[in-house]
Parts: sequence; structure tokens; C-alpha cells
Amino acid sequence: MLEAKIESALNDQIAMECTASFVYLAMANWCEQEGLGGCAQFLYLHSEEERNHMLKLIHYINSVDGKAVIPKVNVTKTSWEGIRALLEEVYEHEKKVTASIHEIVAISQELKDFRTQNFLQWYVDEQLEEETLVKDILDTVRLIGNGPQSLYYINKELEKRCNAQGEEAEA
Ligand code: OFO
Repeated sequence: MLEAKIESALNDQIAMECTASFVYLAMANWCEQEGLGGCAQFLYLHSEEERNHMLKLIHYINSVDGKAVIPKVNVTKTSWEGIRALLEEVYEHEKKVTASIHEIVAISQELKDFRTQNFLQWYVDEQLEEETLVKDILDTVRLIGNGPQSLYYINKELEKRCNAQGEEAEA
């Protein structure tokens, strides 16, 4: 049985993952409309991953006799100034998610809920991977700027990373 404090924190995390999924979906949609197919592909995939993170939490809460809550999300932003602004936003979002995961780990330690602590380790590792990936891409954009040629390069680069991720998943 989950204690109320940890159940509530995990449900807040579901809402966060769900919001991330919809924000990245809106970003992917915008990229597709702007002719940035590689960026769109990367963000559609990322949106799907966030949805899976949400599902994993739902299944966990229910499996330990808690009650997962399906959140309402309100994502209204539909366009971005450019790919750099968009990636800066993704990076900020990921940092917030990381902080939130670490906070829940701290709660699970405080409550001696070692099962939840163990479950959350996957998210700790995943966040590190995601932050590093986004920071890496963002560093490149910061370095080469937002001009048409760099945009072309970033679009290709994201397409490449996306395909590599797809191949890894299939292997
Ligand atoms: Fe759910 O991993 Fe990003 O936010």
C-alpha cells in the first residue's frame, strides 16, 4: 500500500510526464509545419517516450494498490520563435522534471518506501540521459547559430539521431 504523500507525488509526476508529452507533440507539429522534418521526427518520438513514462507510473501506482489519476492537461502554445528557443524550452522542461524526480526519491527515502525508491531509479537514469542529449544538441545550436544553413544541419542531425534511436530500439 502506498502512503498518501508518495501517491500524491507520483500522481503529480504523471501530470508532468503527460504535459511534457503534449508540449513535445505541439512542438513536433510546429516543426512539421515549418518544414523541419528531422526536428519534427525527433520531437514526435520524444513525445511518445514521455507518454510511456506516464504509463509506467500509472501501472506502478496501481500495481502497489494505489490509485493513479489520469490528469487534465492544458497545453496552449502552438508556435515558437525558432529552433533555438524551442530547444531551450525543452532543456528547461527536462531540468524541472529531473528536480521533481529527485524530490520524489527524497520523499520515498523519508518514508522508507524502498520499493518506490527502487522503481524511481529508472527515471533518475533516464533524466540524466535526456538532459545530456538535449544539452548536447542545444550546445551545437548555440555554437553555430540560428541561420538557414545551421537550421539545415540541425534538422539533418536530429533526423540522424532519431533513426539511430529507432535502430537501437529494434535491435
Ligand atoms: Fe519523462 O523524461 Fe523527459 O521529461
